[in-house]
Order: sequence, then structure tokens, then C-alpha cells
Amino acid sequence: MYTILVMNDVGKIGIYPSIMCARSWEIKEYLKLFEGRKIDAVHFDIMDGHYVPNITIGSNLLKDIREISDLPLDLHFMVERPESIIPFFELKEGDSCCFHPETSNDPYRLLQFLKEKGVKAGLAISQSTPLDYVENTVEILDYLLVMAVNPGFAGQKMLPDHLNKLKRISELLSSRHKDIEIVVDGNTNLQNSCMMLKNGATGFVAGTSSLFRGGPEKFNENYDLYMEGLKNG
Ligand code: S6P
Ligand code: MG
Repeated sequence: MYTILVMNDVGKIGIYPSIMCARSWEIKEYLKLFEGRKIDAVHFDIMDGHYVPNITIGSNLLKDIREISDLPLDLHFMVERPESIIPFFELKEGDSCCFHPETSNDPYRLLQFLKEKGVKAGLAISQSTPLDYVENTVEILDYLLVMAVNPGFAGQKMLPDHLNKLKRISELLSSRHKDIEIVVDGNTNLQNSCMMLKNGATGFVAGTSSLFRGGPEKFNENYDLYMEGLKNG
């Protein structure tokens, strides 16, 4: 079974604050705070109101963020036919980009396209996503984003079957000798994150359950408490 050792194999715990959890007028302040800490990339949620029942941020905000920050972005596409939407987003080397395989008419081809663009290419796995998608693309995967909640909204509770699915995913990757990041997205409060680490997670999207609690003025304190808690398990 995967334990915290997996985290050590990967080298560190990846931290990806989710910018949709900031109020729009706080985004600039949060980006400065992220730059002051060792965050890995800014998680950027794109929703189309079809694959998920919500609509969020898009390519204009991405351009604005690029103008004021050099931080890498982790783009999470929750849209139907991502291959027709991703080209509208300016991707940069160092970014990562993932989509839900059941929304694409050819997930393998789209992963190849992303890799050709020089970004890390990943699949986003919801609770009901068959793991066949991982099996069939494992050779070219750079990371997985595993949803602990149904995609679409911040502020939800971890699904009861999530830890099981996470464990199955980490065992599958391990059986294929595939040592890639497994980032969990949704309700990653400290208590849940510690359980997720024990079931194979190597990184976290941090939202309203952790780093965004209490607004920007609480960010540094939240970050220290969260990182300390994760280290102590
Ligand atoms: C949800 C989205 C996420 C959320 C994040 C919020 O569909 O993909 O990235 O922004 O999960 O975090 P929390 O702690 O409010 O669940
Ligand atoms: Mg997300």
C-alpha cells in the first residue's frame, strides 16, 4: 500500500492554490502572497456550464494574470470537447493542463497535443471516471488530478468513496512503475489531506477548506499551519 513514503519519493508535497476561491478584487493580492511562498502553480478552473453545472473563469483572466505574475498555471478544464477550447488559452512552458477524459473525443490525441505545446499533460479523474482511461494513456501521462468532490463548485465535502478510488489509482500507477504526481482536488482540509497522503496523494489543490479561509490576510498563517500539519501527518 502507498504511504507517506510515496510523497518522499516524489520529493515534496505539491501545493496548488485554486484561484476561483479568491474574490475577483483579491486576485492580485493573492498572487503576490503565492509568490512569497513555495507554491507549485496556480490552479485555474475553467467550467463551461455543460460538463459541470457552473461557469467560471476564462482566457481573459488568464491573460491578465500572465501580465502581473510569472507563476506557472495548472489549468483544469471542466468542459465538453476540451480540444476545441484549449487552443484559446495561451499555454506556457512550465504550465500543466488537464481535462476530464470522458469529455474528449480522443483523450490520447489531446494529451499528445498538450505535450507538443511543452506543458505537463494530465487527466482529471472524477469519482465515476473509469480507470481504463488511465490504463490506456499511462505511457504519456505527466500527472493525474483526482477529484475528491463532484467537479463544479468549491466548498463541498469529500465524497465517501474518494479514498478508495485514490488508493486504486496509486496502485494502478505503481503496478505500471509510473512515478507521476497525483494531485487531489476538493475539500483538502488538513485532516482529509493527511488521509489522502496515506492513500497515494502527492499534491493538493488548496481551496476554501485550507489556504483561502479568512481571506488574504490569513493566507500566510493558513499556509504555515497546513504545511506543518502535512509534515507531521
Ligand atoms: C471544483 C474545482 C476545484 C475547486 C477547489 C475548491 O470543481 O475543480 O478546483 O476550486 O476544489 O476547494 P475547496 O476546498 O473549496 O473544496
Ligand atoms: Mg479544479
